[in-house]
Amino acid sequence: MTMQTHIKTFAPARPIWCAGCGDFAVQGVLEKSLHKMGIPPHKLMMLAGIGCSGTIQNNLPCYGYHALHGRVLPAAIGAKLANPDLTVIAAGGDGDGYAIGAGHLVHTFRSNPSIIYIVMNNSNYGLTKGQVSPTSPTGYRDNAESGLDSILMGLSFPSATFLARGFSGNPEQLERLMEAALDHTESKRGFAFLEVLSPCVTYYDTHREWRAKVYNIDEEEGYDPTDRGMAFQRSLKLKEQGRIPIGRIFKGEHASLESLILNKTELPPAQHKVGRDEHREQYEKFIDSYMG
Ligand SMILES: Cc1ncc(C[n+]2csc(CCOP(=O)(O)OP(=O)(O)O)c2C)c(N)n1
Ligand code: SF4
Ligand SMILES: [Mg+2]
Repeated sequence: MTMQTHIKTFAPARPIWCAGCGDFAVQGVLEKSLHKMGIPPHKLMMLAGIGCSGTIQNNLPCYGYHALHGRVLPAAIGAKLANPDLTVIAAGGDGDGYAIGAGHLVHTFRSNPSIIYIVMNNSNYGLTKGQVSPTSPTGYRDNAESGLDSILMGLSFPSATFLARGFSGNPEQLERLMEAALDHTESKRGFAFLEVLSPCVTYYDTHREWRAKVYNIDEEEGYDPTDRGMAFQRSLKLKEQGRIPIGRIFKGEHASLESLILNKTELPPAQHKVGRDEHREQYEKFIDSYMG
């Protein structure tokens, strides 16, 4: 690929977010981490759901795919299995991932593919003007239900291997979490789930509230992220106290999906040899069959 085609193919768009949207911080941190980890555009596939957050894949120099609403995870798993050499990052919002797409999240925790999933949680449907989402608190726009906690949900899966929560207002920590997520998937250890509290300044500005509520568990003395029981207990306790834990909440070990289903006899499609020379014999037989 020449430098010119390279630039044209991977030319990113300008973000369309409102000034002050938390998603800018997510993109900035992601770009920095990809650069630091040395992941080039042609090795990166970003897929995103529908929502303001879902436009992130347009803004990065990489292969991109805009999935149907709620369907980003199956598409991302398909991409990873088709070409395991790619770094595959799925991204989207709390509506996309926890409402219409919740079933896929459950099964991705179960199957543990080596992909990253970044959920930009702003506790509302930003793109469609602020409707209630699964993480909206009781009372927001007369919401009668209580909010979903994706980390607590993830902790209930024995196959979960990476659970973290960041905050767009703490980019230093978010960068460490992003790099840890990339390291997790690059070393083929499975599904890296990273929720980012990313306020929607236009329809539901939670920035000040979240700044006051976040609790950095990475700095807690004696906290052991490999201890599932401790992770569960601390997350629940903090929730009861009105706090939101951020940091590397859980680290586990479990075989990755691709290590279980891809083997040497069944190559992933991207590694199939499709050149004319490999198939010359078949090709000649095929032509002969026509020539009688
Ligand atoms: C099948 C389908 N249902 C509904 C919609 C309308 N819709 C578009 S984005 C969205 C929710 C966006 O919320 P979220 O995923 O939290 O993203 P945000 O905009 O907050 O980043 C909805 C319901 C749609 N595009 N497709
Ligand atoms: S509407 Fe909200 S989520 Fe969407 S770009 Fe604006 S601030 Fe961000
Ligand atoms: Mg949202």
